[in-house]
Amino acid sequence: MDRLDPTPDDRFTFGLWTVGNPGRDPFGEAVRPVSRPVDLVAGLARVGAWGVNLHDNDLVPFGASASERDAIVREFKQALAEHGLVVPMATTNLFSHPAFKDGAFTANDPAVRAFALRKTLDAIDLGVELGASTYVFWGGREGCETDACRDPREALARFRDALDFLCDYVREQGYELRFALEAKPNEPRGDIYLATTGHMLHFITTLAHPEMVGVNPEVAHETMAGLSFVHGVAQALDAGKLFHIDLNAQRIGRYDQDLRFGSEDLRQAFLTVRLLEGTLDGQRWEGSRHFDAHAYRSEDMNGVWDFARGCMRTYKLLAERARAFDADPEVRELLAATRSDAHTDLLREHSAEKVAALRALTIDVDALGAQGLGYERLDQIMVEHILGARGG
Ligand code: GCO
Ligand code: MN
Ligand code: MN
Repeated sequence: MDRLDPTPDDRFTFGLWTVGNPGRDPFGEAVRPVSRPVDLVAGLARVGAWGVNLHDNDLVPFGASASERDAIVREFKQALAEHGLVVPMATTNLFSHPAFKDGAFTANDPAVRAFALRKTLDAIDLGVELGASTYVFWGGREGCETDACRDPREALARFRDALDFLCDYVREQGYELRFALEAKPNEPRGDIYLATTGHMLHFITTLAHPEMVGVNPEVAHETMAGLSFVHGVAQALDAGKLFHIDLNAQRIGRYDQDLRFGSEDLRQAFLTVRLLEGTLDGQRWEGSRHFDAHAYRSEDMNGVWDFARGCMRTYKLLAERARAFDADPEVRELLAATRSDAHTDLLREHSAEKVAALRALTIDVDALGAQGLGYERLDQIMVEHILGARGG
């Protein structure tokens, strides 16, 4: 076995919609056949993924009868058991049907909101039946082109009502399920409400059951907004709210590209893996490493599996590089040189004595201003680790 072969401990997952993406775009038709979910499960097992995630309609077609649904779910469960794959996360498609053109939970028409709520109840039941412990809310259509259509505060109130309703449903059913809110600034709407992970983190504090709700940051979405993905993920971790993560790649200023993980901005990818694997502080984040990406439109199904292998391989390579970087004596020395324990007890937990001691402290600000920090050297060493020029 190759050291880069994925193992269940890596917790790599893909969505049915990712490896099943047929390559349709606004300018062209599908370039790949639509695969059956059971075949995607087999393919994912073959490339070494641990789990598969899904929207309700990735598995059960919109409008299927109860008996059709049950037959499909039975067959899918058999495929999961046969190939040893789990379903850690599920979600609802609240964007494809034309009824959702004005949004789902935030739409002006209460009939649309009722339909969205009912569809989500069913999709939660489906996810839990398949074993999911995380339920993602990506409000793809929860936005607008013209803000004349509603007060944005009304949208927030409606979205809050829906989440509170659904949290109570989960509690009442006794499900072990947590919600993860996924932000995106735009596309498919001109503007989507709660545009970034930071917006979501605050919104969660306004919910009736904030302890049940966290975030699902996506590389592409934070990058579209020109933000640092690593900072968003770090804030979610700091808040104890990183319930899921969507890994992919993206260039600033583009449409949502959902590219193979690590295929753009290797530095952000490296820093993300470093954070998730805890190579700096020894604290590994235990959630799924979920790839919400799809193969280039130039690919046939062989290319799709190359894409999936590439996501996982690059993640594992970056994890190796991050471990080597944080173990590099020169890196540790450079980092140690910028910090000390002097006066740190004065910097937290206010008291009148500490205020007096702070005022009495002799601080040579000119010397501080004149001191170089060695971050050029540090950054170059990081680049050399990423490029494989250091650290074995
Ligand atoms: C996108 C989103 C979606 C969601 C998915 C799960 O921009 O298309 O990232 O892929 O993650 O719908 O909720
Ligand atoms: Mn995306
Ligand atoms: Mn996503």
